[in-house]
Amino acid sequence: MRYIIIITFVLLSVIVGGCRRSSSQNESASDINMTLAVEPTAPVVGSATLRITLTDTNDEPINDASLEIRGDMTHAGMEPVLASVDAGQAGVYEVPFEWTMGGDWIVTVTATLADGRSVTREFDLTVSGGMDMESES
Ligand SMILES: [Cu+2]
Repeated sequence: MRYIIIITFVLLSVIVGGCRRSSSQNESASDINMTLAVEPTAPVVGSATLRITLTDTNDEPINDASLEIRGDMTHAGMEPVLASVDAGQAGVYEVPFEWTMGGDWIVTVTATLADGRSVTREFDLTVSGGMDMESES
């Protein structure tokens, strides 16, 4: 009798888990094109400008999204660098940024569209100069 109760409980949690997984697929705008350009184009430690371009499936620019940008280094123990921008021109969102250290970075951009859908992309970058992990001894 106890076995039947345990089996029923396991089956129930599988069913509940399955439902939760499928419902988290909504709200994603995976058909949006996003590219990232940085200035200086060869990133060095210090001030920078990020230019994120958003276009829809017809290559039409999207200007009314709001973007959250997060820069993380690939090693642990660093404060992320955050930025945000709410309007684009000809699909280009320009935002000042700061490379706080040399090394490998991951820039994560989440764009929330006017219709509430959102899309997140990650970009890998290598920043030179400053206190590089290799030259630090
Ligand atoms: Cu670092």
